[in-house]
Amino acid sequence: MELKVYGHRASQPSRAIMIFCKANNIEFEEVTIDLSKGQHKSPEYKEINPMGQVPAIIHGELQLFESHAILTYLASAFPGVADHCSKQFPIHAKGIQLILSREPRFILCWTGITQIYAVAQVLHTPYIFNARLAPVFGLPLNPQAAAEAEKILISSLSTIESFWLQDSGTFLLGGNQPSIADLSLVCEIMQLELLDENERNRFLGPYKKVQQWIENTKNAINPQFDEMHGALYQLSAKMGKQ
Ligand SMILES: N[C@@H](CCC(=O)N[C@@H](CS)C(=O)NCC(=O)O)C(=O)O
Repeated sequence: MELKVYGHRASQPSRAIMIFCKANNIEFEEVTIDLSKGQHKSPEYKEINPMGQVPAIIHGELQLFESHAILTYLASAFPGVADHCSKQFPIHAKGIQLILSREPRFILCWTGITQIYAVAQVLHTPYIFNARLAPVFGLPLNPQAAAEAEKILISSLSTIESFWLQDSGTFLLGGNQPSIADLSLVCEIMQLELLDENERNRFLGPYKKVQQWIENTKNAINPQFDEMHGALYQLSAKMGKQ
């Protein structure tokens, strides 16, 4: 059954879906929806995702949007996907509560609820958008909105460092292999590549575990991870020169 992924490589949830497919040998057709040209708001695309956002997929009869729902679906619909991607992690000595909390889909719920998503998002980005990206879309920077968003970004990074990475494992909640939650959240944080190095260090510098976890996730999912981030690195380099 043919799988079509509608997205853009500068969009972090789009990348998460495409990296997941590539890393798990899931064949798909990549359909680029160019946000800078407003293609995501076209009537044709809104037939696929009525929210007018990327990513979305069509798989046979199924049409699905929302990246966390898509990741969860793909992890269960394709038999070759390794268990550690979406199943709960190994049982922890501390008991049932920890067993439940090690479920990657639960971590995705936190990602959706926390504002970190909006903080990194290409078009809704309170921080990156208002502090850096708006001119790319012909809009003015908004320092006040950026300042508000900065607080949320720092608070989210702090929660990842002190709660989600508190265990001794290499990935979220002590996992020793990356799950769909690691992939989704690291793709979010990778949007910080759009900031210059000093500013990126200002955000990530205090969070040593977060930095190590980003490296762990990249290394575990390379070469697919870097391949799919090429467009983001290019955009970052282009913005640095402006
Ligand atoms: N919760 C959605 C968010 C999707 C989203 O906001 N995508 C951005 C790109 S990263 C977008 O299409 N923005 C365009 C817009 O909102 O108008 C998901 O996880 O799929």
